Amino acid sequence: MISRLWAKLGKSSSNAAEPLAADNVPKHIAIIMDGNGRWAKKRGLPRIAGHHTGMKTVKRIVMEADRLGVKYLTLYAFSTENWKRPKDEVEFLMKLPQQFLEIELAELIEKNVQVRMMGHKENLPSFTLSAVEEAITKTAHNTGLVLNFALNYGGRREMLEAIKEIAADVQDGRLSTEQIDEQLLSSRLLSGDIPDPDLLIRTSGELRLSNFMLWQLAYSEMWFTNVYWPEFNEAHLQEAIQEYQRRARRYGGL
Ligand code: V0D
Repeated sequence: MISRLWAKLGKSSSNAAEPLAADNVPKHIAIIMDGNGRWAKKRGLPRIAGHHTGMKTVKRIVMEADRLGVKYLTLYAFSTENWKRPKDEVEFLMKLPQQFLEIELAELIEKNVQVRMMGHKENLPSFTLSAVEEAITKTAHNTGLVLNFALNYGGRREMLEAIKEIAADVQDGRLSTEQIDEQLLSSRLLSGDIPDPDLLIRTSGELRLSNFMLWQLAYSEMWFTNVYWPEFNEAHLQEAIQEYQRRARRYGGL
């Protein structure tokens, strides 16, 4: 038998029986980081306290994903629909990228992480955008984990814009209708140069896509947990990956 590498990663006792296989770690994990407001409410705290603690979780999960050998991590931080939230909350959220990067950028650089953004740049406050763009520039040459923040992102809008761009190319004779295929449309999306997610994780019990990577998630495994994002930890990430690997083994056996 081909040598199977078993990483000894069992941190929680529930993992002990079935260790995480170091091979077949999902190359791209996408996460809908839901439940920050509910977590806060449960504790009698304002919603923004949930967002702040959720930011701490981002750091932990980025480091753990990197340690496990994940190559791409996409985090749904702010959707095009999130603008409908109370003004104060939106204002608080828009300060988080800068806050996060002030604390974490140095370590991300040290860990060879490449920061990216996937979303629509307009409407973002200039201080938010410039903080993110600085991180993108400073990590552009890094070759490790690609940390892709979905910020002001909407899946339908992304597809519409790609389709309009393709239509313009056809109209102006740069492209023929016959050349339009799945690969072409994929390449025109905001995630154009990264592979589709292998695994989608959504926290906090909701079982919906909420306009997240509609095209790219067509064949992805999905893993849902009732755990609120501020309470999501390394063991939960390992559990999701283990389940992904269990499903892969089952299909392999057919
Ligand atoms: C709040 C839970 C990190 C989800 C996590 C503007 C909601 C914490 C970032 C971040 C947010 C974004 C870009 C970047 C670096 C960090 C972030 C937002 C919300 C929305 F380059 N956490 N985080 N951005 N929350």
